[in-house]
Amino acid sequence: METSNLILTEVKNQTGIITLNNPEKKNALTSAMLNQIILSLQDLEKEKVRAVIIRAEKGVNVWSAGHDIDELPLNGIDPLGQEKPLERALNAIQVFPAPVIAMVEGSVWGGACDMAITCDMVIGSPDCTFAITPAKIGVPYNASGILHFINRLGLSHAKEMFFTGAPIDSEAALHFGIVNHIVENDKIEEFTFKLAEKISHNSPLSINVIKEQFRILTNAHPITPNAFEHIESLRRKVYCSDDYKEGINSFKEKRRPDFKGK
Ligand code: YXS
Repeated sequence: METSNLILTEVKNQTGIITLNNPEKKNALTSAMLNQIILSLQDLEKEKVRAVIIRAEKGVNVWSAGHDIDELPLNGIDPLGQEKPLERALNAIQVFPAPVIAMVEGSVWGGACDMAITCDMVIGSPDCTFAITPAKIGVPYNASGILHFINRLGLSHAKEMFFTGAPIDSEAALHFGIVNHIVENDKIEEFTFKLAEKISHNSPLSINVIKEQFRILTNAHPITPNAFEHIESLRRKVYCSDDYKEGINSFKEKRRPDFKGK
């Protein structure tokens, strides 16, 4: 097993396994961890694995606490720009030539929730929960991320998750379409590895081209340059706002945010 200090990577029976490994920070998605995930996917592609499982250590109570809030920029830079490690990691999952399966135990927050639903399938334990939190922190989420949720959950469930920012439990996650299956904690590893093994016996070329068509078709939402510029100007106002700074600072100061709408 190859270990960079924030993730563990191994290959078993043509399945790559990436284990998030920063428990001190609740597997918060730091730039360093995200860059290691991207490099690990590149290595696993070279090994021609037939599936990848992204997981945390067995039995964690937090799968990932989401984007590292300490790394959210406060200087008027887009926190979710396409060049950022989180967006590059989400793209790396989408273009990986084999199915990527998120095996989730514990709670999933913010950008990690986007990462889980960007995977091709999610297998959750009964204690898994999912929350998309930009509204709680004052972050203007981006169009590509919102589209991931619309595609996975449909409009009404996606809106409920974004507007409340509240965690949903495994039953709701199954109902909303976030998870494919809920499997008991003591059986989830075997279930997920068997799913990967089932995939590994099929044609990798066929699966690759089917996965790429899923990606192209689900992202096929042409918008005009005006619409794109409108979105970006609205988002800029938010990540340059006092509320955005208040959301981040309130987390760091461990207090409830006091949003003023400006
Ligand atoms: O106080 P110390 O120094 O020990 O550090 C604490 C937490 O501050 C830290 N930590 C984080 N640091 C940076 N970014 C994070 N996302 C983050 N989450 C946690 O880790 C240490 C242990 O956390 P603690 O004491 O709170 O553990 P706990 O078991 O009591 O609670 C676990 C959580 C996950 C429920 C709690 O840490 C939490 O609510 N974390 C924030 C979850 C969240 O809102 N994530 C969204 C991040 S922003 C994001 O993903 C996108 C930009 S967006 O907002 O757009 O979705």
